[in-house]
Amino acid sequence: SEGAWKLWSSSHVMGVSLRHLDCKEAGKQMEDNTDENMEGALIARDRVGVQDFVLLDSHTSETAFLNNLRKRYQENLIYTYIGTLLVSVNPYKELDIYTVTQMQLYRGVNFFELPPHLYAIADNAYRVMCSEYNNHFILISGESGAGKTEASKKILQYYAVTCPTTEQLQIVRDRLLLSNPVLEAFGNAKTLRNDNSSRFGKYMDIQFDFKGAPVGGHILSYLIEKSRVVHQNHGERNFHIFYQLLEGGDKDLLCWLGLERNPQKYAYLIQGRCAKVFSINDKNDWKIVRKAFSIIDFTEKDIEHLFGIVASVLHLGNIQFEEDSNGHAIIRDGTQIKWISKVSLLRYPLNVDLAFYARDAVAKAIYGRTFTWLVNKINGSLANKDSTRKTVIGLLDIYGFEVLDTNSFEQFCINYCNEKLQQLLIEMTLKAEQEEYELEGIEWEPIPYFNNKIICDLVEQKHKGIISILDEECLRPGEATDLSFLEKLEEKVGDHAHFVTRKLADQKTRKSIDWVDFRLLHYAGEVTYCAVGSFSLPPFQVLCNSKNGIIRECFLLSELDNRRRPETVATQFKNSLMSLIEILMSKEPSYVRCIKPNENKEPGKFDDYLIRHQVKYLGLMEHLRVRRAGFAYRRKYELFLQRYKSLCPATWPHWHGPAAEGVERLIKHIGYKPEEYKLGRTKIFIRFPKTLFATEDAFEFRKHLLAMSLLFFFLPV
Ligand code: AD9
Ligand code: MG
Repeated sequence: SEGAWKLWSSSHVMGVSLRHLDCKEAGKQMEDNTDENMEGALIARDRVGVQDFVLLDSHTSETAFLNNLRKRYQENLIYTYIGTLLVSVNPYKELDIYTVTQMQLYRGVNFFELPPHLYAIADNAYRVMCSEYNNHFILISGESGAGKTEASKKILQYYAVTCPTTEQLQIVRDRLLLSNPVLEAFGNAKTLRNDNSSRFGKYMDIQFDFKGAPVGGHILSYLIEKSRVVHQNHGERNFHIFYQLLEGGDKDLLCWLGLERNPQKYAYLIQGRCAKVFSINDKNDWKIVRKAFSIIDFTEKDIEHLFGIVASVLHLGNIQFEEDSNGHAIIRDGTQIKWISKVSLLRYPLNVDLAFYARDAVAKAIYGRTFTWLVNKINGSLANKDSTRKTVIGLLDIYGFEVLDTNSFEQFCINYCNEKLQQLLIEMTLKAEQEEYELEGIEWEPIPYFNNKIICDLVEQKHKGIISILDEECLRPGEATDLSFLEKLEEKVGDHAHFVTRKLADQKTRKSIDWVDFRLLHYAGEVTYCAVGSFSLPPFQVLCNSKNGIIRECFLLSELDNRRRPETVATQFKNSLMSLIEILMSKEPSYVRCIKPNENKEPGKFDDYLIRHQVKYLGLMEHLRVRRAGFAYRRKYELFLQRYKSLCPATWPHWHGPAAEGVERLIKHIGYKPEEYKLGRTKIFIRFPKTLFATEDAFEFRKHLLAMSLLFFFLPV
């Protein structure tokens, strides 16, 4: 009927086959084949937008992009593709799209056969890994609170549920899953932007055997935000573990550690003035963490030492100094020392200011290194000892780009890291696209895009970059100050296009910048950094001799050797990022770009201004243009033929020759014009979405006719 035709064909104006309409309502309406319900389905379809931005029909304006994203978001469709890249908008509410049934639905199904989902990305990487026996990574990016960590956990769960396993391997699976709550307890905290903000970067390899079963894992962690241990901004908390221990730890444990249950008693926990957070259940999280410890194979001794350290940090924070008659700092009240000395006792002549500074430095160092110890310990338990060849899928969940009121050295590292990953994405997507055209023997016009390499260079270039300048200053102990560092910066990179000097900033913005600030124009926005405290202290000998096993492991005596020139934290970070990029470059990429819909963590609120900004700096429009510049769609000859062969008598029901020839016959029969397509070596490239829509429409219509005729055939006369 005309109604049916209208329904089937217009379903593809939006590039969505009704079979795949990810709107339950539309699906239900389809079940009854009445005109009224078809109208309903059409309206529903109009509401849900296209599931792949490449299929946006008329033009690729930012407004059209945003409209599509908004339409889908309002229907709880948080995922949309740009080709093979997944765009995700944080729903800030629980959706029922992560069930085991959903997981099974996506298992082994071709990418575009089902509505966009993280599971499709995960499954695609997995299937290619199994069939081509190569390594993959999934890069999840976006700003703080956009949903990266949730996405990475959902992907891990997907593998845990859908991959084959044995009873023996169950333990690996559990350890992989439970490494998350432990690392989150020690590495995540409530910030203004996110109640569970990752304050460290994480790259996790999941290792698979030749049968595709997960058999091990390895985690690399990047620069935990140590300053949080001793200072939190208003409305933020310290790392979750402190509150979990106080809330959940049993009486005996707290007594043994000399702790009181009330977080208000601890100077390191009260600066943000929000020890209790409505959305966080510390008591419950504590139980999960405790259980995780036993599954991840921590001994009772490990746990004892670990909580000894957590408690010591809290005691350290409560130490107060006053001046003695020699101008030296003395401790006002010795109670804390009793508890800390379970870990280490420290004697050093310092004035009061330096004593406070040293106290905080020790707390930060202890916590930071304990975190690294924790990661190593988890790695020990995830390690697969058998030497057969394995393939991996790496999940990268790094702290998002952030601009705070005061941005310190840590924000500098976080944003530099995001800058590097953006560069990787640009290089890999453009490179991959270009290579594909080359490989298939197809000509294409490069698309202009903003290459942020210039900003990466500003930060990391040898001898000339900001990190090198910081290193040089660190080599002048006693002489270098935050101020001299800034002067050097102005002298060496002052005229760089992405470094804003004080004078220029004054002219441009007419705002005054503090003397100790410098400003960088990042790809994602402008950030002013405070240079105070860029220099760190060497470790104290006393820690190397601690009674606490973990502390002894973390602070090696060899570090005190004056002849060794220690690497600065910035250089260590730069080097670890360089090797991360190397690791990633050797693998097949998949990308998830997360978008934060509003600043208030509110479900359903789509803040146009905020989202437009993210769409811009995530380079989504450029990505889309690159995807559409040459050819909107490409399919392997075999797959194309398999789907559409029913449209040509020569290829239906079977085509026995080479797939490429079959496709040629097929498209001639359906009347593709020469400018609409190109035939590559292994794939057909279709230039305009509308060409593919028409083919899809014809296919669905034919299928519908076939179904109807079958129905009539079986109907009683
Ligand atoms: V940060 O750079 O670590 O500060 P993320 O990792 O990008 O940030 P996260 O994944 O922690 O953000 O998400 C923030 C919060 O958004 C979560 O705690 C959830 O409450 C909420 N969220 C994110 N993704 C989803 C989702 N798919 N479904 C429901 C979600 N809620
Ligand atoms: Mg996170």
